[in-house]
Amino acid sequence: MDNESAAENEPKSGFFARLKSGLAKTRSNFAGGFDNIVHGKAKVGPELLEELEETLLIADVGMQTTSFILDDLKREVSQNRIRENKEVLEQLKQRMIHVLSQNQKPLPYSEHQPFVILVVGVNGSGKTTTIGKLARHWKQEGKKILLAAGDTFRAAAIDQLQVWADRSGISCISQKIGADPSAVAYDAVQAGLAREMDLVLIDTAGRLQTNTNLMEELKKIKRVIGKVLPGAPHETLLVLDATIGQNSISQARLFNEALEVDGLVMTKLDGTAKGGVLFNITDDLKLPIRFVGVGEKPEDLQEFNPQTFVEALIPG
Ligand SMILES: Nc1nc2c(ncn2[C@@H]2O[C@H](COP(=O)(O)OP(=O)(O)OP(=O)(O)O)[C@@H](O)[C@H]2O)c(=O)[nH]1
Ligand SMILES: [Mg+2]
Repeated sequence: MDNESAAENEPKSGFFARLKSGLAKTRSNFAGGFDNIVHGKAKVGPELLEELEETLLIADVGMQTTSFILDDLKREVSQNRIRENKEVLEQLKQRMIHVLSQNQKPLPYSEHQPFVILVVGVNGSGKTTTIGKLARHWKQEGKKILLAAGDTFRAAAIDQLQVWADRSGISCISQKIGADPSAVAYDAVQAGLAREMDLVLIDTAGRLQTNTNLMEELKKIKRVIGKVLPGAPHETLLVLDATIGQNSISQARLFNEALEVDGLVMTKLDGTAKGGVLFNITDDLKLPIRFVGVGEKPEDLQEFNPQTFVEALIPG
């Protein structure tokens, strides 16, 4: 959901305030470490930069990405080209925005009809609620949406998606518990074509990235979808739980190797002080971050915007 469309529901300031309060834990982590620079308490020099480095590492930005952000800055400072705290802060923000922007590209959902999104991830990462929130938002924008209950493992999973669908007045394709998820996906894409839907969102059961059989099942879903509609799914969206910190990187690597993931959703940023993992993960996987979740309310799932994210994270 872009900033413009979010503004239809609430003022931009409300959108930003939600993000900021959702990032409160990581923000206070940064605030402690950035205090000296923001308030000009310490002189610009190697010590200040070490402090910044430590802060980024504590927030799970990761060694390599932290170096990428700070190396140039260290050089500029050591050569006396930057002397003002304010300038260090500004340069730092620009570099952080740069890291987050490198892999961003728009979700091209108007290029295909229907645009098919397959949502994958480990158990409990937030797949079903992400689908529910996105569907609700896009429906409000006037798009024609179809959901598919591809998590046929548990009856509760089918019901959970159906509740989201009912609440938003959206159709949901489902079969009985235990049905082949590929068959559900097949039906959904076919129905999406027949009913001229704009978007088809397919839910899947959570699974560990190390479970080969279950990863094969996802590959099969992708193949089957591609047979009904060549080129689909147009977006394989991996939903990651931010509270697991650095582990999300190995998780994402394995999902990506098996499925060629197109984009990431990072949920539960409100539950962690280590939200810096977002920098690490996009830098490591070279994948765009599509949406971030900063709470359980529908409005708490926001389209990811690097600049807004950094502004919400760093004081001053
Ligand atoms: N605090 C917080 N909770 C969230 C966020 N996103 C999702 N959740 C919660 O996480 C829990 C799990 O979400 P689901 O959408 O059911 O997760 P799932 O990936 O579909 O889970 P399985 O189907 O069991 O694999 C729910 O209680 C959600 O409300 C978020 O951004 N912040
Ligand atoms: Mg689910």
